[in-house]
Amino acid sequence: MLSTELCGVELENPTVLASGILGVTGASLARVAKAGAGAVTKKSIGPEAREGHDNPIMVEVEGGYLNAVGLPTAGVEEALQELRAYKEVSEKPIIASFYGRTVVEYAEVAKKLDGNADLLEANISCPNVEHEFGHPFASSCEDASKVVKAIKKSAKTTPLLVKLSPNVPGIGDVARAVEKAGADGITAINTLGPGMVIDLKARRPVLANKSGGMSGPAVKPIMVRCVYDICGAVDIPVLGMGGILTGEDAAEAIMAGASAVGIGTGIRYRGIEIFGLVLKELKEFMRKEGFKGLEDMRGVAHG
Ligand code: RRO
Repeated sequence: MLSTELCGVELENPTVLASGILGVTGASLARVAKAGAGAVTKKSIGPEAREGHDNPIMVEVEGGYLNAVGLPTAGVEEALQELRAYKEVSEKPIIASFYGRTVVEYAEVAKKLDGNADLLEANISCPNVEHEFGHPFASSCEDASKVVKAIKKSAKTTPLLVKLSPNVPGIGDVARAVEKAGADGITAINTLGPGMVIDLKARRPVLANKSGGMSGPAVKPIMVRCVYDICGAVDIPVLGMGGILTGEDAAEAIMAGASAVGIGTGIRYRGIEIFGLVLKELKEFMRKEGFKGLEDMRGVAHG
């Protein structure tokens, strides 16, 4: 009832661990797979070791969290070892999220990861490193297209998802640009904003980075609208994520057109059991509403 396919990769169910949570080591990724996720995503991999931002890197707000983790990575060589470690203990697909500072770096990292994961996910939408990296590539159709073309030229084996930002006036246009540039699928959305929380006593922003991307239940309607717009604009599959906590949240993303659904911040609310819980709730919802399979439900909101 719940099996699905994402860019030619079979998933036993549509839930996917989103990048950034429990996704650094092969062992923690395997733990999430065992808890029920249909696939898992490794925290974004960069070309070489990088520490990320100082603490505090996360703060709870009404409706979710702000984070500015700052792209910490052990680098691509270490990451390859973790991907191998995961494959030794889990048969479920793994998505290797990755980034670079420049088009050339994206292409280089992609080349090293090609063939070492079931799917690649180009993270071109991190909102937390603008002062170091410049505007995210996902901010413009031209930049997004340029980087995707370069990645596809250097990584020809593994299907490529491209992770888009909600922080643009026309996400459907960016989706169309990356589809045309050769993307095999789209992940949507990265975090919203960025936002800021001020500590009233200290009279300063709480996060060391000052601002951070918003995730959690408050962003769900924005995710649903983004997935809806993207699916109206392109034919490639969409991995929808942003504020999914329940089976009914997952159903909303699927009705908007998602082929699979990511869960990240939801783990903070319901623990690692969230994967099993969402699947149980999704099945119950489908039974009640008379949907026999995900394909009956996918995109129905488009009429
Ligand atoms: O590491 C981060 O600060 C981070 C990343 Br790479 C991202 O893509 N999205 C986000 O909210 N935080």
